[in-house]
Amino acid sequence: PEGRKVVAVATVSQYACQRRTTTTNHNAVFTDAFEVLAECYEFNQMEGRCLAFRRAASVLKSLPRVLSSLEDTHHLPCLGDHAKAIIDELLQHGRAFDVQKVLSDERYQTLKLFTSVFGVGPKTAEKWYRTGLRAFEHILADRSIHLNHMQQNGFLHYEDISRAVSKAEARALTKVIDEVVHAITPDAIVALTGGFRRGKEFGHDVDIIFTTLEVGKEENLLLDVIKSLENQGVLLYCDYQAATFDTAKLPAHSFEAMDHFAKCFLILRLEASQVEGGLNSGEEDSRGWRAVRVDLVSPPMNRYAFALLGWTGSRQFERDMRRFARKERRMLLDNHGLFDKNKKEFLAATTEKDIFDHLGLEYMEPWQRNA
Ligand code: 8DG
Ligand code: MN
Ligand code: MN
Repeated sequence: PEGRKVVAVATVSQYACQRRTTTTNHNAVFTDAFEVLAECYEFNQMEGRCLAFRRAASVLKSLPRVLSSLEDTHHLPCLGDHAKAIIDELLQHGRAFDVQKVLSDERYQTLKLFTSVFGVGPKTAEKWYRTGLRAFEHILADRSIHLNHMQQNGFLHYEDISRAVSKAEARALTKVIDEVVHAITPDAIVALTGGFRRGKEFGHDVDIIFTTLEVGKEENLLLDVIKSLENQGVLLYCDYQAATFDTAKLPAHSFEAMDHFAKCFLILRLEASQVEGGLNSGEEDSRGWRAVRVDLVSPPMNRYAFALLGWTGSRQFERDMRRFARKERRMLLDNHGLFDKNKKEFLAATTEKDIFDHLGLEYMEPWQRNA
């Protein structure tokens, strides 16, 4: 209208796939608090509340500056009354009652400790807690507890794999895998994915995706890679999962369902001499090597773009991209493909950009997907 000034208010989308989120988080004070609550709700199997706080944290991570007053939150989506009350308390007192309560709660502390072991999920942790166990010594001394192979290795390598993996270590392991893969098949693609592809400096594991140009050969390639790592003496633990992949199936409705590609969850031995600048370990450590968690996934070439997008994350980014596809476009997206329910057909993609294009989304670089 004439004479009236139009003030542009930058709107923040409710979908993480429409927000550019780098690794710089200006609002860690708030998002750390939200993530504690989300985890507590997860331990209590309250998925709705858990997701609500994960979403709220994700929105704040995308902001270009720190929140300095409650008014700053008025134009933001996904913040409920509880989240706003926590922000208000943190702004006024520097801490929030509900968060302090969770942090000092014995059950939360114990479940947090137990789930930090590779192979121990919330269900197992809860079961151990209910039988009165509170510390690793209790678990390891209890003869009635049967640890599966994964958990045994989780305890065996606990110190190493609970220490963060550096970018230099991730690069060194990518080189190891790249060489192994290319020694088997010259026409292969190998890429570092997960958090490191998003530009993170540290991670809890190293995620690597590879495939061969020949569709159908990717599963044997993964098996050959594992054999080669074993022959080199670097394979400390391997949980191999064969492909259970059905090309006719529609994309999954739920995000949490893992994909059906051939993959493996490994613990590898990394030599200090292979890492530029040395290992990310205590200097008192004179072994000259460390154990690192590595995930390998080997999708068929024609699904590579979808698998790469899915494994690059973040989990919140992927969750929201699927939700956006479903709610805003009547399409189903997962790690295997994209199905258009309007046209009743699968939409092909050779790059991640193709997938964003199909969904009518502006392209987000991997380093902008730290939602
Ligand atoms: P971090 O390791 O630095 O902690 O962070 P991250 O790299 O983002 O997390 P991640 O737990 O390693 O997961 C990386 C991505 O892999 C994440 O977006 C989820 C995705 N992913 C799948 N399928 C599967 C699967 O079957 N197992 C696992 N572990 N992750 C999967 O898309
Ligand atoms: Mn990772
Ligand atoms: Mn991983």
